[in-house]
Amino acid sequence: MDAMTIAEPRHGLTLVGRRTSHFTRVVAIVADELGVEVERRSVRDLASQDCASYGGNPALKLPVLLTPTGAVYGTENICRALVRRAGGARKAFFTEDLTDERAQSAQELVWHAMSAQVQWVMGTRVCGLPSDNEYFVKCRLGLEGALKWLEAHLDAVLSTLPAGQGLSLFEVTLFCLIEHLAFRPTVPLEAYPGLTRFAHLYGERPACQRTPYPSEPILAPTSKEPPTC
Ligand SMILES: N[C@@H](CCC(=O)N[C@@H](CS)C(=O)NCC(=O)O)C(=O)O
Repeated sequence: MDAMTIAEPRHGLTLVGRRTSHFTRVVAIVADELGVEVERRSVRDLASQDCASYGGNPALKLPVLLTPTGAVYGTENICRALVRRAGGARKAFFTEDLTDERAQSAQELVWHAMSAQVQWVMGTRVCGLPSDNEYFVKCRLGLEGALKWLEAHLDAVLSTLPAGQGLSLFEVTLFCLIEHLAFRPTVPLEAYPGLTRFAHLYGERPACQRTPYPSEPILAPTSKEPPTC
């Protein structure tokens, strides 16, 4: 089925994603913080090669936001779409609002780390490829490099954010990343006490409490269970 044949929701907004996904959780938290209601639709099988399984996303990625006027792809785009629908009730700060260059790099590294974890989990856990392959070794090194940099610069970056003036996507994404690294162990988190402290404190927000990663068994690489990410 192609993207154009996906049925649009007749009412409101539908978030196509997975409760186990850090990208999906970013959207769920932003929607909750902004008070924008979204229906949830789950993508069951991440091995599916049919874009209909991913809300019509031709890139076979999630999340996707289905709106009465079409589909929105990409987590940050979806968050921007939610802000527009919230009618400006609450200010939100996205990548383009970060004026400090170190904060811009920090956001880039958070997105990179989220994608690297997807790459690693999809390759080694979902597809059962060997984790000592050079491709995954480099992927992991890049993930660890990003985390080390974020650990070293976190306080300086946070101090550049407009504290208390709105919702910051940097904080939401960093929180979802760190909790997801605990949920789907990929690299040990002990080396990043500043990041884990941040996630612990940020996680007290009601929107974070209402969108937890589900407690489900961690899959063995050879498991025949539906893959997860
Ligand atoms: N650039 C995309 C990345 C989304 C992404 O990587 N999503 C993961 C789920 S956490 C996914 O679709 N994984 C399936 C796959 O990579 O095949 C975004 O910002 O939404």
